[in-house]
Amino acid sequence: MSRPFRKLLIANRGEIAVRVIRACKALGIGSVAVYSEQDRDSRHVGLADEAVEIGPAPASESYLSVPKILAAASATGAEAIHPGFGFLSENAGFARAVEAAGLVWVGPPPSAMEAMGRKIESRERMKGASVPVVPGTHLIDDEAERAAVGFPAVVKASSGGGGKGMRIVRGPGELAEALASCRREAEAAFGDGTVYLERYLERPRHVEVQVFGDCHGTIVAIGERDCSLQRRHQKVIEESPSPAVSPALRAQFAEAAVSAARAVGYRNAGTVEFLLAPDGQFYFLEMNTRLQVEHPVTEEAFGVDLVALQLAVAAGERLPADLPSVPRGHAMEARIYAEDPDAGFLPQTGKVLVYREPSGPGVRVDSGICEGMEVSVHYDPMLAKVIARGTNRDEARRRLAAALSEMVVLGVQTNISYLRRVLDTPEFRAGEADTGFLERTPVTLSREPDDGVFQAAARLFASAPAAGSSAGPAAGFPDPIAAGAFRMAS
Ligand code: MV4
Repeated sequence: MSRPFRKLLIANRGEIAVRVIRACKALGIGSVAVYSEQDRDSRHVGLADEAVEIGPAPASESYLSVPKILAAASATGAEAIHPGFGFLSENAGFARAVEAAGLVWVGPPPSAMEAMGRKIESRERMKGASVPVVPGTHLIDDEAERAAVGFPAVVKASSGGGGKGMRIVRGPGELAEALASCRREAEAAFGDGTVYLERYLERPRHVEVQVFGDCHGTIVAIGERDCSLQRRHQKVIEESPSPAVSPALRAQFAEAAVSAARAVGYRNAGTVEFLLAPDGQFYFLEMNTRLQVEHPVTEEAFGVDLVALQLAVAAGERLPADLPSVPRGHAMEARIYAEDPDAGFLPQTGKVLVYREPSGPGVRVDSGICEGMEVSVHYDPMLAKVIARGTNRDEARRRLAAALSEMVVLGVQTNISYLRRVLDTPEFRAGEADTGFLERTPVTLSREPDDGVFQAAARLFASAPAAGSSAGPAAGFPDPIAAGAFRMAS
């Protein structure tokens, strides 16, 4: 692949900024990071060739500020902008502003972003393209339409997505209240109170298809990811391929996803989300018009570099003709969050005092943190992702568990030991966990009894005045790492 452009600005932070900067380095593209005042010591800032401070922590003043990001691109001579995910990545107005400034937008056409952003419109477009959608209606005042949906049902916000504002309705008596509260919440959150009704599918799996389009009319699917392990619409463990998808079903998913992308004139990387019902039927849910957090499991299972592909097709290149549609093995990802599983998964803050990344055959770490970095309330609590691949699912799972047992984050409470417990449950081992599994199953009594003590010891160790030496613990304080304090009890 030739160098698609000379210089790229990454309008993001954390591990995805690090991921895109790495792709730039491998391709010989100059990288420009942007950062908030609070992120001065962040990993993405140190890694990029150039970095521009764009304002204080409230995202509206920095990572969400279109004028500041465009000014940073202009000041550094960047030719293209990669939005990462979150922040401005699904903002069609930003994409248009980037293009209007004469820069390359590393993402889909703004019109495709808009068409998929309005869920009622995207459902209709999908029906027109023969993509299966969940039975439903936006004509909620029509009694016959409502009756055809039946119960249980779910009320969703047209401008929502990712489960925001969703209300499950078990019977006709609950409908009026669910409609009213969903409308209120949608109006407050998105400035659009439009809602629609769908049949509610019990215990589905979340299967999403990676699609890619270039500007020469080619659209392909690169397998699926299974993201059924979620808590409160936050993904916890993802994998590719899905243990619930056979080669024949994979081909059906691919055909539906490519039709979906084609129906909106899609280009670049995108993800088509489906629900897979226990009876094997699948239904379109929504399309995410960006690179996803969990993209590494596709990269590892299929042997592709999705970010390099994004940059190439954004520069007008053709997709390679030999992209795989069949996995070469299995990959699994665990998300490391700064949260306390024993305190209702409450987000945690603090300074990262000690940080050790795992490694080994088939192990990959995409991380945005480094020692000394402050984890604050201002940003998403996801710190890093650990990805393992293997020739089969159980090898990937065992490698991931081993990698997590080797990982050390001290100073900020994380969910690492919780993740190890989840990987070891009989349901997950069997590949049978559906989207309700984590909420039904109390894997929350997870933390080692002494973990809090170790956390405190690490803080003490770091803050203790060094007696007679410029570094290391004060006399009487054991080094918690050397003492093996971070190891799991079991
Ligand atoms: C559903 C559903 C059941 N039936 N729609 C949640 C996230 C958003 N993308 C859609 N979601 C759901 N929509 C119908 N008609 C169940 C969910 C759902 C879910 C989906 C994927 C992964 C985890 C989930 C957890 C709870 C509910």
